[in-house]
This record gives sequence, C-alpha cells and structure tokens, in this order.
Amino acid sequence: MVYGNVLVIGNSGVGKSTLINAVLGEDKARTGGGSSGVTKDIDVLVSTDNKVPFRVIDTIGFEPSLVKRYKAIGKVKKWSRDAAKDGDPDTDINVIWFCVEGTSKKLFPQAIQALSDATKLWESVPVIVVITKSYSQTERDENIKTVQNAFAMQKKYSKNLKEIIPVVAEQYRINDTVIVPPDGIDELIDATNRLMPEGKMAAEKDVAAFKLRRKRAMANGLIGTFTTAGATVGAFPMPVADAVVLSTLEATEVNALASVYEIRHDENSKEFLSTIIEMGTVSIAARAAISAIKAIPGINIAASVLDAIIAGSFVAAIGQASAFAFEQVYLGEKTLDDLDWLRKLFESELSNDFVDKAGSIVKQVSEGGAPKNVSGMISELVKVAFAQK
Ligand SMILES: Nc1nc2c(ncn2[C@@H]2O[C@H](COP(=O)(O)OP(=O)(O)O)[C@@H](O)[C@H]2O)c(=O)[nH]1
Ligand SMILES: [Mg+2]
Repeated sequence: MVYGNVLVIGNSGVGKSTLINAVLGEDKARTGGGSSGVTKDIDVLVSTDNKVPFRVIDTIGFEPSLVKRYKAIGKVKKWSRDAAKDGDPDTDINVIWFCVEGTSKKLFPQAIQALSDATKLWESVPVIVVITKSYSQTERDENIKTVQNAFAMQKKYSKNLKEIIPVVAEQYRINDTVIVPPDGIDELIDATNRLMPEGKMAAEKDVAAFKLRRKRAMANGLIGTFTTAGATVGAFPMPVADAVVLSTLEATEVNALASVYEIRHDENSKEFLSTIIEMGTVSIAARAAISAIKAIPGINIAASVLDAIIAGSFVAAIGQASAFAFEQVYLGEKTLDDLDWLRKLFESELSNDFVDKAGSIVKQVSEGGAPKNVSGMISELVKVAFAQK
C-alpha cells in the first residue's frame, strides 16, 4: 500500500531522477540529460510491489533560464491544481523534496526562492532539502548552514523546512582508488515516512483552503452579476411590479450561492433558505432600510435612479450575507437549524451599515448629476460599497 506522495523538485541536472531510482531501489526514473534522459512534465513513480510506501513525483528541471523556470513552475502548479480539484486524497502532495546540488552552494538562495514560488499551493506541506552529490564530506556542514540561511530569509516558508539531508545517490569515483559510496538514502526514506502523517494533515488543510478560496471567488462573481441585474431592474420600469421581479432575482441568487457552498435543496435546508429570502425581501429590517434611504434629506435624483440604487444594494447585501451564512454552514461553524442566528445576521446586515452604504451611494450620485448609463454606473458603485472586506 502506498499512502502518500512526494514531490521532487530542483534544477535540472542536480540528480533528482538518480535520487529517485536510489530510493525506489530500481531504475524507474529517466536520468542523465539528453533528450531521452529528461523527464517530460511530470512522472509519477512507484516501486515494484510498493516496497517503498510512498509515490514519488519526478518533475522537469527548474532551468536557470527564467522562461524555462516559469514553465516548470507552471507545470507543477497545474498538476497541483488538477490534483486538488479532483479532491482525491491520494493525489495530495504530502512531503516535498527540494534538491540542491552539493557542488554549487552559491545557487542555494535562488533555488530556494524558486521552490517557494512553485509550491505556494502546498503552503503547509513539510519540506526536506536534499543536498545531492554530497561527495565531499568536508563541505557538508557548510552546505547545511547555507541552506538554513537561505530558508531563514524566507520568513513565511521557513517553518516548513523539516530536514536537510546530504546524499550520494550513486557511488562516485573520484580517482582510481577513491570511491565515495552511496549515502543518506535510508535517512531520507525514514525522514519521509516520519513526516508523512503530518504531511497528510497539511495537505488536507491546504486543499480545504484552496477549495474555500475557489468558492469565495465563485460566490463573489455571482453576487456581482446579480447586483448588476438588480440595479437594471430598479432603473427601468417593468411591466410587472419591480418587487416581484426583484424577489425572484434574489431567490435565484440565494439558490445559486447555496449550490456554490454545496447546500442542497431538501427538507433540511428548506427553512434556512426561506428564512433568507423572507429576511431579505419582506422583513421589517428590509422595509426599515428602504424607508431610511428614501428619507435621506436633500437628495436630488430621479425616482428610477433611487430605485436602482436600492434594488442593487439589496441584491448585493443579501448576496454577501447569504454567502457568509452558507460558508459558516459549509465550514461546520453553524448548522441549518441555527435560524435565530441567521435572522440576527440578516437583521444586522440590513440595518445601519446597509443604510450607510446605500445612502452614501445616493449622495454620490445626487451630487454628480444624472449619470448616462444609470444601471451600469450604479451597479459598479454598489459592488464597491458592498464588497467583502
Ligand atoms: N556518481 C553519481 N552521479 C550522480 C549522482 N546524482 C546525479 N548524478 C549524475 O548527474 C547527472 C544528472 O542526474 P539526473 O538524475 O538525471 O538529474 P535530474 O535532471 O535532476 O533528474 C547524471 O549524469 C547522473 O548520473 C550521484 O549521487 N552519484
Ligand atoms: Mg530528471
């Protein structure tokens, strides 16, 4: 059984593939440069019969040329995005081996910078720095210190550095009589196994954070679209009463946001969803907010403009408050039974703060004279005023 994945990165030619073969105990990875020896994109490697209990992912090198390096980083990022999207725990990265070449310690700081850029998605995954080709015993301490210093300069990332292990993956012949034997491979396997449980939890945390960021981005996109639609409904007289069109729009918005946060329509969610719609459209809080905005002294704008601002603001505020409520349920902080909490949330979202924001848009538009593209301009103002901080 394999129970984790190790991502191996480092400049090309540092000895990643040779290292992987030494760890797996067989020649699985292509080595040695030249067109046949270069790993293309990404290779996912396992030992025969899974003797080594983790998968190793060999990557193309991080070339010294910037363009090529960004390409390599892009491949790693794409792989990580796809893996996270699949939601398959077996495609998480649990430990990262970052390979630097023992014979070129001047390049360590630059190489370690590239590592942090390429592995942002796995911001909590443990890192082992592998110093490859550590043929010279006397340079090992100096090399370890250089790695530590390079990490110390990266405040955010330094907590991920768990081990620095010098290795010789294949025996190295210095001259006829001096041969450096393989070294450090067992230590690397042991350290990787030891870090695996921590790496599993870190990967779960990072994937959860990634999914939440995507949900927030999707929710914000939806709220923006519905806000524009709301301002448009408010700005132009409709054959049907605006209130009817708006509450339909708001209900559609709330349902779309619910599905972003994986809240399904069923008996459990029914009351939660209807409470949101009710609070957002017919509640005392909502009515009070509308009267308060209409009563702002000294406003000098057409009724349709005022309606557009109010309608857009409601759609934006309901969207933001629902997205917040759904997120709390999604994260397990609240349940679909917490209706009192939900009512209070909407009451507060549609009270003073709401009137302040919508009121300031009213004043801005009133002072600026009648805008040409009423709904477009208003929806932009509303989006800015109600954007989630
Ligand atoms: N003797 C010896 N050669 C090594 C070692 N590590 C890498 N090499 C050599 O360095 C070259 C590049 O290694 P490779 O694994 O293909 O690097 P990669 O591009 O990072 O995958 C090859 O010629 C390897 O044989 C080692 O530990 N010992
Ligand atoms: Mg290689």
